[in-house]
Amino acid sequence: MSHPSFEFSHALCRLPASSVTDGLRAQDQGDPDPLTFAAEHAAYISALRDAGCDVTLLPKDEAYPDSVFIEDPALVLNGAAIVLRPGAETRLGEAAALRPSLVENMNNVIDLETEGYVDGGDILCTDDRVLLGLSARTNIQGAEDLRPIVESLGYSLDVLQTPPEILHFKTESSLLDHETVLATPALAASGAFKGLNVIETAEGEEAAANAIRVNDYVFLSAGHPKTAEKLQAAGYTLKILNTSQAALVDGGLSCMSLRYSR
Ligand code: CIR
Repeated sequence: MSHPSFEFSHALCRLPASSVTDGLRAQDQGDPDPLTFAAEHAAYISALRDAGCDVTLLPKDEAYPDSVFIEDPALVLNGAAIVLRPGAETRLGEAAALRPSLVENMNNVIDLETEGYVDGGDILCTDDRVLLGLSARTNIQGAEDLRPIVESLGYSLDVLQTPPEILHFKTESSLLDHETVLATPALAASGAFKGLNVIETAEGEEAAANAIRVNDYVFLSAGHPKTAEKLQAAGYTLKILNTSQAALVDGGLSCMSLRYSR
């Protein structure tokens, strides 16, 4: 069985909370500015709509500074939402907070029953495979408890290792088409993408790897001209978006939507 991995009729997003200034980050380069964040987020929503997605925009959730990164508490596979168990203490409650909106918007909602942890940002899906990178946020117990759910939805699960300096597997990789990923040289070198073509981000442009393919477009973060050129040369049509504020709290393009079809 095979499922289209980058064709989406819908997306679910959440407005950035003003408390995003308290968002988690590995290195402090200053707090994001909520107004600038809101403007960049609005442009992102417009781009999703231009790409053909019907976007449902959830209200701010001030209780969770990182709640704009809606991809982490859930995974959508073939129209079914799986409620995950985020691995950062301040984010664990985001799963229960998001659940009612998943019930409202998705065909089917399945709860990951585990004492382990899985963040959606560690999961890259192709048409028939789920690649899951173990990280500081996703552990083996979470991965193994996720396996039967993934398999019941018709996908195989590959459990991989995210190199320790990388927050999330998908911080440094994204799907470009049925058989091609964009990845940083460091993640590509880990051997995670056997059986797939890899386009590497250009030197010094590692942050470009947190991209997304949405229908006919690849969304790419601004400020990565050499990677943009490589992708255009490979035939992709780009939408370049500013993610300066999300980047201050280690977020990027993939984290800010749950994309699905129904
Ligand atoms: C966090 O550390 O959880 C957030 N500040 C950023 C999450 C980004 N999400 C992602 O890469 N999937």
